[in-house]
Amino acid sequence: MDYGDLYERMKQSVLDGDIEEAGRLAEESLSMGAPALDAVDMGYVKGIEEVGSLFEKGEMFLPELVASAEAMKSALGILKPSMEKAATGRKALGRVVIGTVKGDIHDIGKTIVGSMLVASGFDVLDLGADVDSRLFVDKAKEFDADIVGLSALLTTTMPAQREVLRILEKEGLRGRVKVLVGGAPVTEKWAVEIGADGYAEDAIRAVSAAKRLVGDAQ
Ligand code: B1M
Repeated sequence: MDYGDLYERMKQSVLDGDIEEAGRLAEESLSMGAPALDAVDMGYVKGIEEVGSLFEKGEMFLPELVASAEAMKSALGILKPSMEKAATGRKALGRVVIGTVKGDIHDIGKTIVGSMLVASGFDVLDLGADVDSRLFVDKAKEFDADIVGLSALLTTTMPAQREVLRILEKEGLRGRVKVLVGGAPVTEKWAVEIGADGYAEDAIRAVSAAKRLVGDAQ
């Protein structure tokens, strides 16, 4: 079935910052049987990417950006259970603590990565956004995490990824807790520079990277 028109409307709902329409289309896609991840990737994400470039060019302003993000989040909230459904009944591949680093409130990409990890069979503890570096470490211990996933969307918050690594090292946890980093400005080079164990540029690659880190490479 071709969902092209539906995905186009999803993209437009984000561009328009139309929260109701974005949510309505998410419900519609579920009732039509469209794959939730495709709806996110080919519909809503296309919208938020365009919003980002309009914002960068000064053709869109902060209040509109906020409305677009809210529209995207309302749709994600509806699609998340479907994205995560595939995992039920399987033995967990590993345990992941994930969040967006301190000072950074961008949580859309991190939430998609978390859902994809759940869908792929990981147990995931999502700490949300603007997470204190120390909390990542405390929660990693508490949750007995195999992986700590750190998302950063601002160049100014990327150093917080390094800070978490340093605390893990100080606590003697680097041997057993792997660190996966990502987010739009994050690169492989940065990951190597700070000593992270893995880097992924999108949610699909994040799953492959996480599997590799727990020794379950496909
Ligand atoms: Co902001 N913002 N924003 N923003 N925002 C960016 C990031 C920016 C690039 C926009 C621009 O100028 N073009 C720019 C950053 C510039 C920079 O530092 N390089 C920017 C700015 C400047 C700001 C403010 C400072 C604006 C202001 O106040 N003047 C402010 C900062 C607030 C703060 O955090 N302290 C701000 C605020 C906001 C909103 C609140 C309005 C909203 C966020 C809402 C929310 O998330 N709840 C927002 C949004 C929506 C964006 C853009 C438009 C879209 C981000 C997004 O959700 N993308 C963004 C422009 C852009 O990125 N092109 C922008 C969709 C999402 C699916 O992609 O998050 O990249 P992404 O996630 C991907 C991959 O990166 C990867 O997989 C995901 C799925 O494929 N990934 C991982 C992400 N995390 C990963 C973790 C992993 C692995 C992979 O392992 C653990």
